[in-house]
Amino acid sequence: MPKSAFITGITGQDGSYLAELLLSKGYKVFGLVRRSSNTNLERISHIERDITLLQGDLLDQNSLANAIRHSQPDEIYNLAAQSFVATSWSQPELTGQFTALGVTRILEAIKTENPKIRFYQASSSEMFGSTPPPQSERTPFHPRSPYGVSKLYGHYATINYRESYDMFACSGILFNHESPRRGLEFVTRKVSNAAAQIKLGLLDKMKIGNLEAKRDWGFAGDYVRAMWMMLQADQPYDYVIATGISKSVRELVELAFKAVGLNYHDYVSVDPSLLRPAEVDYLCGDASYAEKHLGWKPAVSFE
Ligand code: NAP
Ligand code: G4F
Repeated sequence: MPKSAFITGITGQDGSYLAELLLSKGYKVFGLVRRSSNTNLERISHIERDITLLQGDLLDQNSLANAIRHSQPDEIYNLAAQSFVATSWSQPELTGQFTALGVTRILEAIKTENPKIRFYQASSSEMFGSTPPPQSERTPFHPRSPYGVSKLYGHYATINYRESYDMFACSGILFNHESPRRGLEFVTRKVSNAAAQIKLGLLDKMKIGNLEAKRDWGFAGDYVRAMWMMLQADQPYDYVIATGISKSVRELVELAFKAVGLNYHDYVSVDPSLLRPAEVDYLCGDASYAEKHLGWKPAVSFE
């Protein structure tokens, strides 16, 4: 009997890579999509015929329970969230509703429908916030955005359901991971897209925010593999997933412009309106626990 999995956030960057991975392993894949006046299936159009999409929303408890009842999954991956940190200051309440309380809603639905389902929660290195690197599973949290605060709620909700109801619930504390499918508002795609457009004469200049912030950037395809591995383990744990190498936004910009033969100094300027009310200055993860217990290692480098 093939395993089945239910993915919230299947239309997002990670959801699309995870769905591909699970299909390649013979899973029956179900995905949650929210109602929109415009279909938004660009990232999964190439696998749409192989998966089953179910309507629902993280804001609606009943729709989550119905989707679980319909799909009868062995595993649930909760990837849906308001995931853009900058927007979390302008929409803090909605971010809390999606990204924090959405986790409780799905955990409650699992508890009611079938507490044996294995659960993955998409936690984030943004929860470490101002705590200096290297950050591991033992590092204290100090989030710096409404998004980080909401993710921390979801993280502890996951641990609490594991401890209260003996559920197989894991939290992956993932550091930044990118791909050609990354939303254009995130800095890696904003920069690579602008460098390409400038090279082609379609854009003159690029405005950027904090050039000195440092991130531990990996590849989304490697990181969804870690999500799956967590749910195959004998026991549920929480894991940091990272490359252990950190680069500044300035290094990213320099590399991207150099790749198309341009000097970024001629095209890039700092726009103070893009600076955040509170910044996460320096993230660099220590994923040695995941390497030791899951055998996970990233395959794709920053470059
Ligand atoms: P993403 O591309 O922004 O995708 C977010 C997904 O959530 C989309 O499918 C979106 O659906 C869905 N969604 C948002 N609100 C929803 C709601 N109310 N009900 C149902 N679905 C909703 O994010 P990602 O980069 O793939 O990240 C996946 C998860 O990992 C997120 O939880 C993110 O916070 C977390 N995370 C990401 C990273 C990273 O570096 N990428 C690092 C750590 C943690 P629509 O298509 O309808 O908008
Ligand atoms: O690409 P970013 O917007 O990603 P951020 O804020 O690190 O969040 C991402 O990673 C988290 C994991 O740590 C996830 F949980 C979260 O869902 C998301 O996927 O910004 C990266 C850095 C920041 O320091 C930001 O201030 O780039 C800096 N930055 C400088 N100029 C900019 C810009 N970021 C964006 N998006 N746009 C700019 O113009």
